[in-house]
Amino acid sequence: MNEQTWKLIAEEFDVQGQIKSVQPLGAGHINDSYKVETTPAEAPDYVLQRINHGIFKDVPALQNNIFRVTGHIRKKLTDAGVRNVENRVLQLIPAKDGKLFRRDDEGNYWRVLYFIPDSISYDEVTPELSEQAGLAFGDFQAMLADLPGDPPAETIPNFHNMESRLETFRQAVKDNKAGRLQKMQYMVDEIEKRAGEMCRPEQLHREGKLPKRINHCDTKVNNVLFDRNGRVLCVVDLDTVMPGYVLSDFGDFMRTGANTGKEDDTNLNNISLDMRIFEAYSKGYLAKAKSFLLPVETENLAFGAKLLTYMQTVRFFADYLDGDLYYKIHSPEHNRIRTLAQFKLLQDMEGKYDAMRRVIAETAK
Ligand code: GN1
Ligand code: MG
Repeated sequence: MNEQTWKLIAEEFDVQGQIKSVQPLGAGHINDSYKVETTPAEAPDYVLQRINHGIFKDVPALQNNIFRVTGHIRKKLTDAGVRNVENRVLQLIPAKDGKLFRRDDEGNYWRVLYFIPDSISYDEVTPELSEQAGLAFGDFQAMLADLPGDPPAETIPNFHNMESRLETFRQAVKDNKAGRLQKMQYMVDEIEKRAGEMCRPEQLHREGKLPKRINHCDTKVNNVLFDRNGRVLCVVDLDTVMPGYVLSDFGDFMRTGANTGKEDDTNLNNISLDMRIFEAYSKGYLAKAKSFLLPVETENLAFGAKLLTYMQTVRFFADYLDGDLYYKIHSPEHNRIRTLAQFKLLQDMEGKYDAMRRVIAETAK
């Protein structure tokens, strides 16, 4: 595919102005994104995305989730008198036939979003930015607490369900499709050692003790857009908004934002949990979420950081064993590198678990 093809697709949507250029954008592991620039200068720019429908199997349900969630948040912001609402919540641009997506001749699904100008995202954040992000994700959950109608669809069934992730993982070990198991046996043992503990939330949920709420389910640090003054503009990447445990959204931010190294760092010495980030995010998050959290949810936030790091280790590892079928890779051993890096972070969190729990208990007072 080339720019001309992308342009033709973008033109099927209700965009303002003339499309000047369409160029690849961002570094997601799942969808493909392009920036659509238009003339005249006053006309907005857009983001064109090819939705990975191998992963998101029900694209109409996915788009409908995003439409409902963004509409609900937009109404809340507008009612509260917030200015420039178009920069504060994502906006889907319908196709010219009114639908929320288009299909091309090859069966690909495409959508268009309004491009939020002058925004910045970070892979590494300061404590100040983390506190802002905590406020943003806390607010996100709080605003969606009264979404009318049915809960949003599970765009990926059992997405953050640890029991189901382990089942998939065990199958990958059994199949050993890519013949990579032998040198990784020790890692299988590390995963299994922790499996019981990590399935606790599912257990608590079955016992009726831990509720599901509406979660973002991809609270990576780079899914928050900031303005130039370090204030949060908008939470992005809403493909995985679905019912889940709050500890899981909390944990995924810590996994990414509080890691002193990279998600795929080859130097494991770079990787550790930055307690200043942990504290700052907790402060922001709890300031917004305190109003609705049950004690059992607050008590399990620190556990959530471990859980999501463990879950990501398991997911990268399973994909490595499968021969790299899920995540886009940038080198042949990328998923092994990611597995080791996530596991290192998990071990560091285990060492700091008591400290993390103390921070939460203090901050929640
Ligand atoms: C994927 O594509 P991206 O970066 O938004 C994944 C997340 C993982 C993340 C790991 C739908 O997110 O769950 O945590 O990679 N999204 C999906 O970096 O699987
Ligand atoms: Mg995502």
